Amino acid sequence: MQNKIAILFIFFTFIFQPGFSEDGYQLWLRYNQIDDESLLNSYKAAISGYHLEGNSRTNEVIKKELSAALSGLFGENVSELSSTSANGLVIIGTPANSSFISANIDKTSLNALGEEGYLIQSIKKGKNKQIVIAANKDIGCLYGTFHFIKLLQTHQNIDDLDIQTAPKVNIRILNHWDNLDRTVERGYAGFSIWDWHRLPDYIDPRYIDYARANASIGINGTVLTNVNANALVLTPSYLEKVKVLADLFRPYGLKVYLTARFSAPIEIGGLETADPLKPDVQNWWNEKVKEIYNYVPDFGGFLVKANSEGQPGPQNYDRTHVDGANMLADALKPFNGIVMWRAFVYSDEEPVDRAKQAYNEFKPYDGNFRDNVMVQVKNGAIDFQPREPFHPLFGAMPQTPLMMEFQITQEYLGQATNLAYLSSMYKECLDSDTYAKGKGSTVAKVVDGSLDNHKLSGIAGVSNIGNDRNWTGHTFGQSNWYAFGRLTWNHELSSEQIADEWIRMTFSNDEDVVQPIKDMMLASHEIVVKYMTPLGLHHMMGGDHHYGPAPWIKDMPRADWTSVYYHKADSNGIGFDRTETGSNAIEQYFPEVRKMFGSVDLCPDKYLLWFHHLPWDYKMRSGNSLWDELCYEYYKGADSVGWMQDQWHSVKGKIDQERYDRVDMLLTIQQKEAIWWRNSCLLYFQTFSNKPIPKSLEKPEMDLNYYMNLSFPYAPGIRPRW
Ligand code: GCV
Repeated sequence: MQNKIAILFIFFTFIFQPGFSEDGYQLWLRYNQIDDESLLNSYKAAISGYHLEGNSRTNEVIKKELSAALSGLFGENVSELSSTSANGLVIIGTPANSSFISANIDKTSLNALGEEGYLIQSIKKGKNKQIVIAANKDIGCLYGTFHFIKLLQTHQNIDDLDIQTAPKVNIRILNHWDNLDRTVERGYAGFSIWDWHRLPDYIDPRYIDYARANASIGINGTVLTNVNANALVLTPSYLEKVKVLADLFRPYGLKVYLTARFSAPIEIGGLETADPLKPDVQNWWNEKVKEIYNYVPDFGGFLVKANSEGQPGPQNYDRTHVDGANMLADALKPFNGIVMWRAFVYSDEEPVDRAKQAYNEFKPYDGNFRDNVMVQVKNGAIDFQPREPFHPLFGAMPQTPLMMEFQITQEYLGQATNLAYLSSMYKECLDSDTYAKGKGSTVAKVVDGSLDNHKLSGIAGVSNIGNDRNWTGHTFGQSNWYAFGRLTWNHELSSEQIADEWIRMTFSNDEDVVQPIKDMMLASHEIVVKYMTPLGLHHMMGGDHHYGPAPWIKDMPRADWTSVYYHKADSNGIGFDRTETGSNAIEQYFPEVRKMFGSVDLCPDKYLLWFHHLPWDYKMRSGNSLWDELCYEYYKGADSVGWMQDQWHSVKGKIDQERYDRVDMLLTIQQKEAIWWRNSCLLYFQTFSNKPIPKSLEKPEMDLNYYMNLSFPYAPGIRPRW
């Protein structure tokens, strides 16, 4: 096996040679020769080679990456040198493996950077000027190396470097909703990249490139399997496969985690119950965990969806989420494993507003979980809608480390046909003020543990990766993977900076490319919200597959899966009253936030219909009636896709034709879909408002019946009904 892995390390450098077609496979790790000659010469003058001591597998990776990057970017071989005395050397190491680093780097600064942080510094020694990438551990050196490569890829000045950075969050993790049959729930980029059937013997070189891409943005964990879990992954034949992936990922600092199906003791263990308080069950999990650690000594732990949407859980035995989570936590504790227990729960038997249920259920448990349990909370209280106000649990459970769950895959944001840059959405949530401990108690501070002094902290992202050649289906889906990783490392980065980096590495440093693409990306999330769910509307997508608009959905097995449950349009008006006169969901927020969301005058327009049911002729801040405003928002959104197309057309000829054409075709689809959303929603709501679409706006081409009869039986990403 070790040999196979070694061959793969060599193989990846070939895959990434420039000259291969621009099919998007390289992601942002494109090492094409720098086309600005004077810059290239200045880099060549500054970098004569690199030096790295120690021969851990992570160090091997660093050497391969740096050599591939420098040779590609410089268009000539850049060598590894054995001494540290040459001018222009890039010297990489830790105080433990490099006497040069130990002698030249301030230990206090380095210690402050922890296990994963790093520094990059220019150092002058006599006539020599060198660049040092130093960290306390090899993994920090790898992260630092990727950072250094990025400086070159994005054409930064490297004359006087002084960079120090450490992650703000410990667990920076992808959640794959990948099934063992290779389908991906809510996946729009082909099948799963995990080729379970051919593992453990066949190792797809893509696994290495997956690890490289994640390491390059600081992602340090991956949950391989769907939260709608299959217990089989915990059986020996699958654990052998998991082991191979974990071995491949280890040098890249990427830990493997699995989803635990709560009923596994029955399904694969032959027990009659999965009751968490039964000693046999605890024992079964203890033994199972021991077995897993035999395969994967640094296994990260379990992610669990329990008693949610049909998944089994402790409540099947009249036990609580605490009982379930703590049982697994006890099994994992001796190995330093953790439990990520999801708060995405809502019951069809509960008549209570779905937006309130997770808070009602989990808040009383604050302080009762073991110290290796994190409660994983979606960014909003419903379900990854195009826009949601932040989840009221953030700030409400100070004694429990709460992990953020974002969705990178665009289940509700146009799937893989719409361009929506999601950094703006992630930031909107992270920057929201919970007021839990007064002004400035942002969601980000809850999540990074700084508000309540938690040692454990984490951000998870539901992956958008599949086996499509370009990984994410839409080329711009890559930017969301990238932005997710960058924000997990440092949530203070701006969406603009992240977009800027990504564009330069992915497409070009030409300002005439960077600026229009950046403008388009930064506006894109708002544009999509406008043509799908403006003014705080939510949950109006097609049933099951969630593709396209369907505000008319009313007959589903449960009320809270319908659209009418959420928009509540009637002849009087539209919107979900979540104030005291309605479901009173606002009471779950701290007083300052409650006051803002609860008052029509203070509530931002973007959340208005999330919290208020308002008459059609309600006068908006703009002076328009609510109905007219709704029309203008939908039209603005759909028209703006035309603007996005113009932005894209302006880069024609300045980037490769292959990716240009691909995005261009997808933008054409997005334009059609935006009009489809606009027309369907407005024609449907018009049956309640009985008001005309303002004269200045073109009339929808088809009638409501046409839109209501569209059907998409084979839309991708669907999950089987339970
Ligand atoms: C994995 C939504 C999605 C489901 C998903 C669920 C969850 O309901 O549509 O596909 O299931 O969220 O987050 O558990």
